[in-house]
Amino acid sequence: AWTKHQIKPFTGQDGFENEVVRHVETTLARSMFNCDESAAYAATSLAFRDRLILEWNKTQQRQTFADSKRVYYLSLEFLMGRALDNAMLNIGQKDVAKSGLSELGFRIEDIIDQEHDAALGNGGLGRLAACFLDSLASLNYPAWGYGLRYRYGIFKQEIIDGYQVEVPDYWLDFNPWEFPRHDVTVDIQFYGNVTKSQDDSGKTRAHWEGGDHVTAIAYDVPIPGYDTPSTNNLRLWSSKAASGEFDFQKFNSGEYESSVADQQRAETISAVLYPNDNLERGKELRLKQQYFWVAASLHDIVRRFKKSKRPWSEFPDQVAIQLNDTHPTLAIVELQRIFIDIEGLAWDEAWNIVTQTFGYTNHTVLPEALEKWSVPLIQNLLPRHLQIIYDINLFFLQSVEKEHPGDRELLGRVSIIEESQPKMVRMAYLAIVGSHKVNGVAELHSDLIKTTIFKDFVEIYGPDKFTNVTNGITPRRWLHQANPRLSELIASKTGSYNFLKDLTELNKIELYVNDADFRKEWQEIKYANKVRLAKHIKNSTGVTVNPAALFDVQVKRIHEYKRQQLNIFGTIHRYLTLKAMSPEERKKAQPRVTIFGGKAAPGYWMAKQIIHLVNNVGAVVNKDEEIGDLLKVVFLEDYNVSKAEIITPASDISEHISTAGTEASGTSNMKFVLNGGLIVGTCDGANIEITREIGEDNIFLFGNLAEDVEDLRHAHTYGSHSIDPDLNKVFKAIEDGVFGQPHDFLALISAVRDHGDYYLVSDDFHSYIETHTVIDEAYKNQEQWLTKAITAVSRMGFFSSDRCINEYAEEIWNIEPLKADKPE
Ligand code: 26W
Repeated sequence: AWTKHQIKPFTGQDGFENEVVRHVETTLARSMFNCDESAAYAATSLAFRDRLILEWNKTQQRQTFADSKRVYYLSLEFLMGRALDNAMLNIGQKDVAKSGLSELGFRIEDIIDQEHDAALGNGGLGRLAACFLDSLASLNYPAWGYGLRYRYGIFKQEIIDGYQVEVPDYWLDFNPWEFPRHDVTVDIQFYGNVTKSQDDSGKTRAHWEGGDHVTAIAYDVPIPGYDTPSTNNLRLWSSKAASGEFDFQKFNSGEYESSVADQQRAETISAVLYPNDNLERGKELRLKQQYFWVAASLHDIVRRFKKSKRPWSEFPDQVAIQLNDTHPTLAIVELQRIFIDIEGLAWDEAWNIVTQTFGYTNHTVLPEALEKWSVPLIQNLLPRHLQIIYDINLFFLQSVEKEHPGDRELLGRVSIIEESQPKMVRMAYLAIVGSHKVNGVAELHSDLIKTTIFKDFVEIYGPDKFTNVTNGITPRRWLHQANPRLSELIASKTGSYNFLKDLTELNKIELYVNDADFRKEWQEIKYANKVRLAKHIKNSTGVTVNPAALFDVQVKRIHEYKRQQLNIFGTIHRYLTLKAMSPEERKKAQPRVTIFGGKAAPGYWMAKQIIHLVNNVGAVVNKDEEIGDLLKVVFLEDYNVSKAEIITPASDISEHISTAGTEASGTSNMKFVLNGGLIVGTCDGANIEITREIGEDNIFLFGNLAEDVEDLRHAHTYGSHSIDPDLNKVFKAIEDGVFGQPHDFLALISAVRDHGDYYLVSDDFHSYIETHTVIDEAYKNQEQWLTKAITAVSRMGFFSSDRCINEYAEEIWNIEPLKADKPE
């Protein structure tokens, strides 16, 4: 087919081996005699990379030549994981690599395992950006990602004596997937001051002068589409001292150290990913990162537009920019600054272009996650930007005043500047005012932002500016790559691998839900995936688990709103219940392995207590011979993308149990169901839409609804708050020292019992426990369970990130796919 690759494939296994040997001997300058797994990884990557680069160049040329509109996805996080397996799959020819490597004496899995994860993100938001890049390329959309090239990604987590210890993640020792572009640089300015002048026509112009200068260098990463030659670009910026900044004067006069210090200060900007997820801290270096990245990206985009020689009014026909949360909101201000201060456009003309260009995606309603920057901080670091923010606010408030005369309270509520001490810039409001569309990431979430945090803006702009685009996941990585046997089984029934391009084709497998052979094979695949995870658990924790037990998994960032504490309290309740049973009763109990994984932000003390409690409970339960295989509790350290690829296909039940209304969407919920696992969850985020798609019989929902949360919280504070009696038994066991020194865990208990139980753990506890009893019973009927799992998978087509990206393209970006021409 013409969509197939135009670059010559490896000429069979021999061709691949020749390429590997060539790279080992020349590129790596090693001999095949001492080619270890890491060298084999390097050479294999380079061999596939060669193929990628050619398509990448052609794709970029094609897009430039066609002059088509591009979308630029601005994200401070891209949680890419590994690239080699993905490249082999998307290009094809993984089979050739497998047999070639085997002939050279390697197992392909071990070679894939050599790669260090690209972990430039915290959690959901960063992984979503990575899935989007995969879909954009696979659907042939002209698109670039823009981000920061952190020297250190998210920290590595070690568990020592039950506590989280953070270890730096230096990942750049050998990275064949990036290309430094030393010729693509942007000068970035900080601090300094603003002066005004009159130009020839008498107009005043602002000049931002003085201050520090830092250079941004581009590093490009090719993003291959699946079964298409389209290969997009992810451009990551790295900071270094501006030339001239390394002061030779100083250097020669013996101030070597201070001259090196200047250099290091510049390099600090892109040195580390902030490890907070859903918590805003207001640190100056973070603001520097944001401006550095946004300014470099915008100058790059504007430079590219100027080459087309089109009038500025056509900028929004060429460029769509999507803001992944508020982290890149300064891009709005920077583009306005470029237009009025540098290019000399009038304010209104410029602002019109700016607002047509940007779209803003909100990913959270948690108040502590909403970005605010102090006015004095911005004044100092970006003096001209602060002036422009004030002007944007002035014109915005004037327009509000016109439509709602005399409503002073409304003006105060929607002002971009919060009149606090010190004053603060509300970044979400700035993002709304500067964009033409604002979207949430699941239906409930999009409704909630319209009725709560952004209510006044719906009043001002009308409802059409606000929309929903429910999140999705790439089936290439999260089905085919993570679960190749299930993918193969599905292909055998749907007739091809086309479901990887149109996930709604999964519905074809519902026909086979009663097919005995199909069911048997499905069951075997799930079991094999559990055996693989059991081995991983043994290697990493030393705990032996029985793959026949029910695997219950909760892996995600540790956060009170995600309620891992509810899970561990429920697990303790299970343990106490088992302990109280007679041996006869125990024989009827359903064996279970409760698996936790996830990182706590280094400064998030409560989250760290949760990790500690899970580990202590595991230490007691796992060695309790009376309990044996009936319950094991494990905490898997350093949860990341490549571990998710092992864990996700092995779950029977996964937990998505946030307090209703707090989890914007969740995306791992989709991954688990797509891999034949069922969900226990609250009516929150995308769980609701998953239920609608797969049917109520195929999911275990529990707990209070979002609409009742406010009243329940009110009752905790002003009424009586009675703790569920079963939960009180759990608290008593902890306080009695059953799981080690109770001292450490008292804060977890009193948050629920004495401090208002903000996340409604007690309110949902009973319903949670009951639901797990229902799950135990359901699991005992393996045939019925299997039917639920197969049915659920067959109805998951909606949750492909391809569907999601098509919605963005049509409703927000107004861009079209651009395919390669048929070869002659
Ligand atoms: C400023 C600190 C900070 C850092 C990260 C604030 C907020 C964030 C992210 C927006 C948090 C995040 O990752 N949100 C998650 O986004 C996913 C993708 O849309 C959703 O599926 C998750 O529900 C949401 O928590």
